[in-house]
Amino acid sequence: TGTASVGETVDYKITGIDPGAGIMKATAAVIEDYELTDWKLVEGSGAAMTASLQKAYNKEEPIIITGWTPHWMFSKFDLKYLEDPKGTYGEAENIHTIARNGLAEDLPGVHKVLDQFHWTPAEMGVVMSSITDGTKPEDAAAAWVEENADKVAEWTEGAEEGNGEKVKLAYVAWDSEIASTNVVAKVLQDLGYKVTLSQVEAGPMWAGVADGSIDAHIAGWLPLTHADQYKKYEGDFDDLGANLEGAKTGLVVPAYMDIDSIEDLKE
Ligand code: PBE
Repeated sequence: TGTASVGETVDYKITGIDPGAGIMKATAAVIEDYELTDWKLVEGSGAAMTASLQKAYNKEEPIIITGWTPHWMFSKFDLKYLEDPKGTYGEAENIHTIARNGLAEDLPGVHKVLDQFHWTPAEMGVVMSSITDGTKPEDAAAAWVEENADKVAEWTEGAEEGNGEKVKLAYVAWDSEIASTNVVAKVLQDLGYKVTLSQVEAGPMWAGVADGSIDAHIAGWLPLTHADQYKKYEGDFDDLGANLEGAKTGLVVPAYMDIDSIEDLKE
């Protein structure tokens, strides 16, 4: 007694991101499953969330965010995931490449590169950190592509070159996807394709690939985070499999906070 509960210190707020993100739906389920009745999940964006985190961190104030890996925030700040004993955020996630039906026939070279695109959280981390440090996404991607010619050669192996054919990729402004999408766009451009990136919300990203107005996205978090969209459009897209293994989502707090589990939010 006399000591404020965690809830009181953060005004019972979980700092979220864009409402279309899968992690927002999972967090709403967490609030239910753990009976966090006094708590609210605040909508925002990835950028607003990291700005709030930076601000709290500088003052060593408490904050609870919706977080995910890979993300540069874990190299910039000392953070921890809150344990999730009920498993509401699921097991480890993979990020899948999702192409429209018919792309393999229409643009086999593009399809091949997308199919062969595969990298690690550490590799994505290099691009993400560079962008966070102020480099423009397309410049950070170009530098990475230049420095990793061997890796890129694995992705382009056997792929037909383009001759200015148009390719439309969609992505959501999550730091992880800004990095990956710019890298793939650069690789396709270097191969001779004319790539357009459209920044959209998660719903339109999946819908666009399903209705064929978008050629592909490389931002399918599965099996849990985008399970709804996967089910909704199943059959209307071509799942090219994981491009990155070992992703994760959850509630994240600075290491200086004296809590370890989502259960601790109930007190
Ligand atoms: N994320 C990052 C996304 C997928 C990529 C975890 C914020 C989400 O839908 O929640």
